[in-house]
Amino acid sequence: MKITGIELRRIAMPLVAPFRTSFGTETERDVLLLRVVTPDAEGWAECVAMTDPLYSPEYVDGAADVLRRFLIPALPTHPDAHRVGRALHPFKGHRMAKAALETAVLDAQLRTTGQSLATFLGAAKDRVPSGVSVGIMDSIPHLLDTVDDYLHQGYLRIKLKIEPGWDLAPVRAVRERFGDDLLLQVDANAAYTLTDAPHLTKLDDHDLLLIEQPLANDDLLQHAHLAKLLKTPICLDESIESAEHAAAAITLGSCSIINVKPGRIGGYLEARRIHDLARAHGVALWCGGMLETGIGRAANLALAALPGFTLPGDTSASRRYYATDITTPFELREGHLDVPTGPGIGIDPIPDILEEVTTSTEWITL
Ligand code: OSB
Ligand code: MG
Repeated sequence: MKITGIELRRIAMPLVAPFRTSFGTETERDVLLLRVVTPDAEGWAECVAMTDPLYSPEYVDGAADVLRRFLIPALPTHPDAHRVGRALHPFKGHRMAKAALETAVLDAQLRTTGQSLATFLGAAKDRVPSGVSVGIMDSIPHLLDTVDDYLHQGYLRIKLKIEPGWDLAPVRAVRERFGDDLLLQVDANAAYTLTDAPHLTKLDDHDLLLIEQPLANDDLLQHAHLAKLLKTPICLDESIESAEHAAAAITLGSCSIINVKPGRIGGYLEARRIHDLARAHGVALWCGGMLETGIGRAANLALAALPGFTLPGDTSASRRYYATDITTPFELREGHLDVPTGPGIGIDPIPDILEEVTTSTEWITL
């Protein structure tokens, strides 16, 4: 496969409602899209980096910079996804940028051969159960109304964002209102330290599926200590940047569940490695999200269909994020999203909508 050029496109996507986490409030998603052009097919991917380096060290401008200066120039002459991974390996970090480039190449490669990403990865089902991530709100009544609305839409699992000062009360209120059968979990986005352990043990009374990333990104050891103090299972998100991180976390006992985000760990090939490793160790997986458009969502659904993904993911319907998605919107049916079946990621941006939200484009000839 010969690549003739790559387009870097920035789009601005207003969110349907502000999304507040312990690290900040998003009102608009600033997304970098990649389009890889070959004589036979085009490949699309979405970089999950956010505007500011608050969730992880990467950020959109930085991802675009490392792509144009280092990663794209290092592409082999006849790349496939595996060769892209090897060619980018010497460059440290920048896994979100690498993931976008590898995924766009993989999409072009699979569209050329007519295989779906789901089949390529080894998907075991044609639809996946959907959970929804609920941001920090200004009040408990507002939170309860929001959760009620999501449950009416059919979401099968609720994840509450928490931070010091917004943890026990919202969890207690949601449990009381919606009952013990509700699949409920929380995500702290690294907002606590090990000294908060006595406070966090109070969450144990609420039968949560898991607590996601309570401590700092690089605190694998502290998470292992915390895991011994909590009954609630620990799930890691930010801490897992690669299969090696997953191996270390599993060996140390830092987590018993992993939130896999392909865009954070360097791509779908690395996600497959984590899948196989976690499965062999009895560690449960679910597929997270980064407020993706339909382009990133389509690829995540293919991964979420693998057999080791045994918990509902943050793969929500398009309308949970955007009034108008750049692809045909993903819709919830009985609490599930269908896994795309077409070649590659199985979906394309709608040209007119894409143009409307585009803030800049840059063409790099290879
Ligand atoms: O920590 O999982 C997270 C969104 C942006 C950045 C980090 C996270 C999230 C979410 C929402 O929780 C996931 C989604 O619905 O896409
Ligand atoms: Mg998270």
